[in-house]
Amino acid sequence: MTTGAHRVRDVLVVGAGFAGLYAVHAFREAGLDVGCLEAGAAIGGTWFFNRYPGARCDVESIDYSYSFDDDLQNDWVWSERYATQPEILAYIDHVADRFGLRQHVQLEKRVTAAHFDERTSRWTARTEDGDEHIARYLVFATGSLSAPNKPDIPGADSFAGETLFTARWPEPGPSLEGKRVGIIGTGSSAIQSVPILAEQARSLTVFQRTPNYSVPALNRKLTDEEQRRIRAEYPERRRKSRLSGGGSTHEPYPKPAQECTPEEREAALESGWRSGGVLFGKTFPDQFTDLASNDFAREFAARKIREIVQDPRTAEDLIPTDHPIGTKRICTDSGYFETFNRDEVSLVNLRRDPIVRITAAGVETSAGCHELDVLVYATGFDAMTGALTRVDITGPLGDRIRDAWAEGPVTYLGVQIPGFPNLFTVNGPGSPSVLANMVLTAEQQVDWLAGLIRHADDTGAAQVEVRRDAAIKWTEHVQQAADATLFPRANSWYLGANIEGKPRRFMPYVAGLGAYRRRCDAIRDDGYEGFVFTSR
Ligand code: NA7
Repeated sequence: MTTGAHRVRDVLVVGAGFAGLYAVHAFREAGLDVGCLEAGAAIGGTWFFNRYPGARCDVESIDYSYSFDDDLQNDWVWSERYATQPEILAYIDHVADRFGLRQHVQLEKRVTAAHFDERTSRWTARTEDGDEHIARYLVFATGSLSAPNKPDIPGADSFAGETLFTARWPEPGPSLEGKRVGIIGTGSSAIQSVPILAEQARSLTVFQRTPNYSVPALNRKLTDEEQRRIRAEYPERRRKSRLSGGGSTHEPYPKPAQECTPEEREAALESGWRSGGVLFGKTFPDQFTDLASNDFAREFAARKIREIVQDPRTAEDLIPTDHPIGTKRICTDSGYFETFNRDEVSLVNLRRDPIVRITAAGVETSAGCHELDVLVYATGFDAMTGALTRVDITGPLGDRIRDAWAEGPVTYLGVQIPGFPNLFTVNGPGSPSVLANMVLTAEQQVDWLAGLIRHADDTGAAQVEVRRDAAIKWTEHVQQAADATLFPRANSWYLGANIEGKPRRFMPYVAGLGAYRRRCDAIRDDGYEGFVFTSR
């Protein structure tokens, strides 16, 4: 349909990462006219932008991939247990070409504003370059970790050397040979890049405010035999994953840690550590709910750090003490702690020796100036809400999302915000998203939304809007589910605690993908309980 100069689409998807591209595919399969606007110069979302050295997914590649098409699943061969950023990007490119998705995507179209016209029941999205795009439904698939956080450190702009961001790494990457490099932050991005930066640079200074738990990734090539087995077991693996908590087939130790003998506990933890990866955080079934059980894993990980890091003071500085293990996302590494045994690598504990300012020469802490040629910010993201609140989104009554969420995000199922009809989010706050396999969570939410739009069309509804009371109830339920665990004990980005002034509300749904899926299905079977459908 067109009005004047504008084509009116059924659905406009914002973002062409894993979630957005699947949305394009699924909505098109549902017979809808779909367009997609992507801010980046290429498709891929997070995997386009986060191209820092060592960038790799911390979910196994055979799980962190689309499950909607058996042939795709069988044809694509992942070379390693954990895929590198370039391999994931190659996969996304392959999917886009295979399913003819590129024709629907416009690149370098950052959406800066959107408003809803109640008269026509349409959204108009405006892009940075002044374009306007109109659609009946607007779907934000803008990612949970896509709005970079640049801390406001005095003097930051005066640095005379090169400033880099892990979340916006240039291509081709700069040469660090012979350079004195500093990196601020010790989250997953830093922990993956530090061993490689240390190899390239003349010296590396790591500025750490809060230490993180990291488990060896134990990445390796997948053998031909494994590839055959993966293919044979894929359908069952996916079936189980879709109903699981985290979107994988992981099974914890069959007994709670508290019920194990010390020998059993040690063996289970050692086995979890030797398996490598984030699932060490789920070794025991009670690890997220029982502090004493969590302590066993925490102390085990601390011992490992002490065994690896030769300098005792550096080792102690690298051991987290502020949160139960796993309540911030566990990092996975390939030689992170070992890197601190190199002569040219040093750790600055910012709790003891805080940054005073950045100068032309480098980073000045209370103990003196660290002179640098390159300064890398690995300082995280305004997670889960930032990509939405940074867009000026206005509902029919003039409400803005950033105002509506002034005290924390309120959503229904993480897919809709009260006061914003016909606008949906994928992997939004209130959905399992970042606590599960995000490719599977995106597939589930997009499929469910396609059903919701079909239902609206079948019943002649022009507007779909969640009831405010239903959204408030769901948001409270999400918080209560988190409160029953140890998660709120960490100052994590799950809680918004990493951004100054951001209201604290636990954003992801901890009950997991399977429970969430069942809840969504029950709501659908109940005639989409909680939503109001209005005809024009
Ligand atoms: P994270 O995990 O949010 O890490 C950001 C790091 O930056 C973290 O160590 C922060 O310390 C640090 N930071 C942020 N601001 C400052 C200032 N002002 N001074 C010093 N240090 C600062 O982001 P990542 O990109 O590493 O990983 C994000 C997710 O991507 C990860 O969880 C995986 O799921 C994939 P803090 O802890 O706030 O003291």
